[in-house]
Amino acid sequence: MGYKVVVAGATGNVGREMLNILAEREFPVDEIAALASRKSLGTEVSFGDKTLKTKDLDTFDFTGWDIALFAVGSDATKVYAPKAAAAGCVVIDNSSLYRYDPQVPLVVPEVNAEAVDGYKAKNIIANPNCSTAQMVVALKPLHDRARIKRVVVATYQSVSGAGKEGIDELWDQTKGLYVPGQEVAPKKFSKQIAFNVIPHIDVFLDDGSTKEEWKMVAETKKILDPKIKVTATCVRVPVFVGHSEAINIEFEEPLDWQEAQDILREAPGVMLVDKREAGGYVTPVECVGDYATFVSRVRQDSTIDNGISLWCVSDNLRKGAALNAVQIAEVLGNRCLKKG
Ligand code: 2RA
Repeated sequence: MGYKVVVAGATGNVGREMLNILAEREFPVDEIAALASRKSLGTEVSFGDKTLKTKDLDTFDFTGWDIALFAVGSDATKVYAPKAAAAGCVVIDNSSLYRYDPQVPLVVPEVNAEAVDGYKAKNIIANPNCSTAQMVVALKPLHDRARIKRVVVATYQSVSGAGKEGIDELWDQTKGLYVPGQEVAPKKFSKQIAFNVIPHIDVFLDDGSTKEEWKMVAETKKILDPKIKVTATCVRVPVFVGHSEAINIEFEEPLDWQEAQDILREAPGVMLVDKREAGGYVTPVECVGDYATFVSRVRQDSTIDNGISLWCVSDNLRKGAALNAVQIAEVLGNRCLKKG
C-alpha cells in the first residue's frame, strides 16, 4: 500500500526534480498527479519511466490525496496550500510562506526529523531555503559535539536559485558578450551576472541585510538552535546549479579540525571530500545531481577561541529543495502516515 501524491508546480525546475527524486528513491506511490498553472496546462513531465500530463492546479480536488509537494512560489501557495490542507492532504511546501509560522514545522530530516510530528496544526510542513538546508546539515553533527556559539557564512549561490529566468539570463548574457549586437541587459538580476558576482539576493531590509541573509539566520535558529548567532552575506555567482558556502564557526568549547573531519565523515547527508592538495575539495559543477552536502577545506581558525572554518557545496535544486521535500515525505510516512 502506497500513497496518493501530488506535485504542484511540476513544470518548474524544483517540481521536475521532485518527480525525479520520488522515482529515484522509489517513494511508495500508488497514484501521482502533476499540477501546473493554466499557462503550463497539459505540459508533459517525467516520473521515472512514465510520462504525466499536467493537470490544472486551480481546479484540482485534493480530497483523498495523501501528500502534496508544493513548488509554486508563495503567491500560489497562499491560495492552494490551505485548500489542499483542508481537504486532508498534507502539504510539504518549498516556498517561504509558512517557514516562520510557529505552528508549522520547518524541517531538514538530518537535523530535526522529529519536528514533522507537529504537522497536524495546519496540515502543512515547510521546506527551508536552499542555502539554509545544506548549511544546517553540515552544522548539526558539529553542534552536537561542541555547541556552536556563532556562525559567519558567505554564500556563492547559483542562478538556478532564481528559477528558469535566472538560468536563461546567465546563458544569454554570456553568449551576448561574444556576439556583437546580442548583448543582454540585466533583468532578473540587478547587475550583469555573466563573469560577475552580485552581493544581493531577495530584497533589502532596514538594517542593510537582505531577506536571503535574514532567512539563513531565522531558519538556522528554528531548525537547529535558537541560541546560535548567525551572520550571512548571500552572493549570486555565475554558476548554473550548485550553491557554495564559506562557513566560519565559533564553538562553546574546543574542537580540533581533525576531530571535526572525523565527525563530518560519519554524519548523515554529508560527504567529506577534504585533502590539502590541488583538487582536494568539491566545487559546484561536481555536486550537480547528487544528494550529498559536500564538505571540504576543514581547518582550525586560530584567530578566535574554538574556531573552525569549512567549505560546503550542494545541489540547490536537490538538497536545497526537492530532495529535502521528498525526505520530509519519507519521514512523514514512516512516523505519522503509516500505510497497511
Ligand atoms: C535563491 N535561495 O537562491 C533563493 C531562492 N531559491 O534565489
